[in-house]
Amino acid sequence: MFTFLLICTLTSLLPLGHASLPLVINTWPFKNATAAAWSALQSGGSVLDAVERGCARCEMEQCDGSVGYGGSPDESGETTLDALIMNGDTMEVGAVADLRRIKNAIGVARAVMEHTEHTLLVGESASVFAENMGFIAEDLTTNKSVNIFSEWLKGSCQPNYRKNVSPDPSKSCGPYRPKATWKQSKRARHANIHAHDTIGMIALDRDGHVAAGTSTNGLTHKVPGRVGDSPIVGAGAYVDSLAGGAAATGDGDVMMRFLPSYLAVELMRAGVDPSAACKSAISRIKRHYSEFFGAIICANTTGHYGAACNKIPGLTKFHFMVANSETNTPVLKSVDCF
Ligand code: SD4
Repeated sequence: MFTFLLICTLTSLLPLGHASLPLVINTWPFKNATAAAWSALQSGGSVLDAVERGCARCEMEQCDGSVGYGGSPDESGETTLDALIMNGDTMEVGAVADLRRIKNAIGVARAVMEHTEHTLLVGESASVFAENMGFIAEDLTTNKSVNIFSEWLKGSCQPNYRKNVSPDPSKSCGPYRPKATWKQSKRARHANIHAHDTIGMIALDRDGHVAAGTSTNGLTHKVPGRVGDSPIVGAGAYVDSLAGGAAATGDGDVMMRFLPSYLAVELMRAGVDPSAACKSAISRIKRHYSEFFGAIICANTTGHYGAACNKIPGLTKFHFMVANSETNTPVLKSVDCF
């Protein structure tokens, strides 16, 4: 009886998420991505294979319109992609940003990691690299992205991400020039909560290998050349097989200023449980940007996991997916934002 009570008490003290390895966890209810990653692990693939396949599934399925081709057209109507993959054993990272004409951004990120000594390639040159590595160049435009773009043009280019320029960006399209004088102020964000749901994924196996990755088409109507948090190491994702992994989603322009994934992993290294580590990373951003849109997932080396999000109108609960040896299939989880 005493042993039973002791076990019950200890179990109730466990943080969110039962520990069980291997583990795949990803942002948003992107179930097929979780399933793809889980089956990669089950069939003997590495944690890097799992993360690559999971994110690639979302790229193919254009998850929520915010991953892969045909989503988030920029100010000139083009879709460009950001992605990152990180190996928590070696701390190697491969990333691409502002990638044009290539659908499989996470694949190119892995090629950067495995076939160069670099960490991040950007823009047109990243696309040329990808073509040389055998990736097919294709138009990323779809009817949907053309429609989003033409409606935006018709609506005087609203919303957009310009400030302190003329003509007045809240009323008119560009071309914009800098205003001679302006007041210093934090801009009001126009990001549409429903228009950006990056996939961020962490995979852990039984032997203590950890990897993480991200893939996104960024923000709709972004300024051409804009790079979000997703391909920035420590911001979009971070892993260290000695500590754990984290991956973020949300308003990347704001979030990358705080390296939330790095912060969460460092907290887990110090023994903080994943839910609390995730919360601290969100709190750090909240202190400066109370209204920011964002969430983060965290997992430690024992397979405990957690998530946290900033509570704002339109985001009161954050959904994410988990598969581990206990569930053996992708399971939808959620956390209340705070
Ligand atoms: C970005 N963080 O480019 C990405 C967008 C997004 O959930 O997450 N969304 O800023």
